[in-house]
This record gives sequence, structure tokens and C-alpha cells, in this order.
Amino acid sequence: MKLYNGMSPNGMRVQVYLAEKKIDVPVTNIDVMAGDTKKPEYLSINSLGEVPVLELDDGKIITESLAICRYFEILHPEPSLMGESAEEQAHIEMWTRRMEQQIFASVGRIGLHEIPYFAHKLEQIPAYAASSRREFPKRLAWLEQEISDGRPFIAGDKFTIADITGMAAIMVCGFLDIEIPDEFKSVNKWAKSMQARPSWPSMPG
Ligand SMILES: N[C@@H](CCC(=O)N[C@@H](CS)C(=O)NCC(=O)O)C(=O)O
Repeated sequence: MKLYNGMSPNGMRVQVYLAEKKIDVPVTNIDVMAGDTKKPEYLSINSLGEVPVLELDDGKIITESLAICRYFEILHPEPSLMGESAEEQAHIEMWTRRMEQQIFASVGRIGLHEIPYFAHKLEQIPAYAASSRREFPKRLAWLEQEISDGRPFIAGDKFTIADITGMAAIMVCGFLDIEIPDEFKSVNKWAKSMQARPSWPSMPG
């Protein structure tokens, strides 16, 4: 088994997940910004030219960060990061999707339209990046009113994959110099507690 991974928000999701579960997987480092994902040998593994990718011992390929986490969750159910009962699994999935669509994708849009590297991926529209920057605090305001009930984690009392998706969003905020305004006290408290976890990756300086 081999994980193709590199410093990136979705790569981080799998990296943090494996660290939290204490699962050791050999990693082949991929330098996304240097264009490693666009090399023919990499495209033959993932036609989308993205990390992360898990290659199983029989050569089968699994792409998509959450699919890779799901694979390991079934093989290593403890500690559960995706829930146990039907209700708990659905609740965590709900929050993972909410974090992905409302927070991670919102900040990701800014990166996609601002970072020169992504020009190959889409038509970059600076005005859209600017309006997405203005819009982002509204998404944070939504999260603030949701988690201001004092719960320590996004989906409740336990750290889950929904927090990991949020961690990827915090990483992008750091990369793009986007600060979480002080007024969002619960979001700031949660974000700081995520950055303090041993699984939070050290970033290249
Ligand atoms: N939905 C995929 C998204 C993967 C993805 O967007 N990977 C980015 C890094 S966060 C990438 O490798 N981008 C390289 C490129 O687009 O050139 C997942 O969850 O794994």
C-alpha cells in the first residue's frame, strides 16, 4: 500500500486523519506546486492530476480524500472518527458536508481564483476572488451561531472527520492570510484548539 500525498488542503485531510488514528502508511511525496501531479506517470494514476491517492497492494487506486479516510475507517474502526450508530454517522456526515460546502469550498474558491498555479485549472476571475473574500465572513458568521452553544467540536462532543475538514479550511486561511475576525469567538476557540492538536501538520517555513 502506498499513499501519494503532498502539502495541500486535501492531502492534509488524509494526513491528519491517519495521524489521529495512528495508522502508518508509506507515503510517496508529491510536490503539487512543482507540477508533479501533471506528469504523465502521475496522470496515469489519477486522471484528475490531484492528491491524495491511495494505491492498494493489488494496484487498485482510490482517489478522493474522504473515500480514502472511509476505507481506513472500515479497516480500523477505533477510535471512530466517522460515527458508529446510524444516527451518529448521518450526523457526522451532515457536518462534514456542511463544513466542506460552506467553509472549505468558500475559502478554497478564493485560492483557486487568486493563486497563479491554479490558472491551468479554471479561468481565474480576480473580481470573483474579491467577492468571495467579502463573502467568507458571512460563512464564518453562520458557523459561529451554530457552534456558539459551547460544544468543543464541530459535530458535538467528539473530534470527528468534520473537524478535519474544518482544519483544511483553516490551513487555507493561513496560506491566504485570511484572519478569522475576533468577533467570531467560538470559531476562533475551535480553530485554535485544532491547531494545538498533535496531528496538526508542521508547515514548511
Ligand atoms: N475532491 C478531491 C480534491 C483533491 C484536490 O483538489 N487536490 C488538490 C490539492 S488540495 C490538488 O492536488 N491539486 C493539484 C492540481 O489541481 O493541479 C479530494 O477530496 O481528494
